[in-house]
Amino acid sequence: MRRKTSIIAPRFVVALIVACGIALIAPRAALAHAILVSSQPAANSTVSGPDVAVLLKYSSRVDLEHSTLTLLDPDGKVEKITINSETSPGSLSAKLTGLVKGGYVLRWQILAMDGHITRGTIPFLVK
Ligand SMILES: [Cu+2]
Repeated sequence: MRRKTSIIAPRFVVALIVACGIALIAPRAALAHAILVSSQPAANSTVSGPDVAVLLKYSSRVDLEHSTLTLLDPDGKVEKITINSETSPGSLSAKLTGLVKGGYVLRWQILAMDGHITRGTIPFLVK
């Protein structure tokens, strides 16, 4: 009996520390990082070409100079997209031009003001 509890106890302590660590870190990370709140085009949506306006909104301010947008076209070609520098804080805008019919993937990578980088992809279809 005694031996059994002494084996379980350290595991329990480790589990408790891990649980506390997650509880302490998780809310902070969620607040600090710039998370994508909404996107235009919306993920998996169908839009009309050939010109498509991009507007990505984040949960906190974004460092535009250290953020990138790339577009993967239906042929698998990757193109760097110029980010509009006059976007309001916490959002990122750009204009995609000359898109043909087919599936695209917009890839974003942003630097939040807390120094953390987040990235994601938005697949969409041009009709
Ligand atoms: Cu962060």
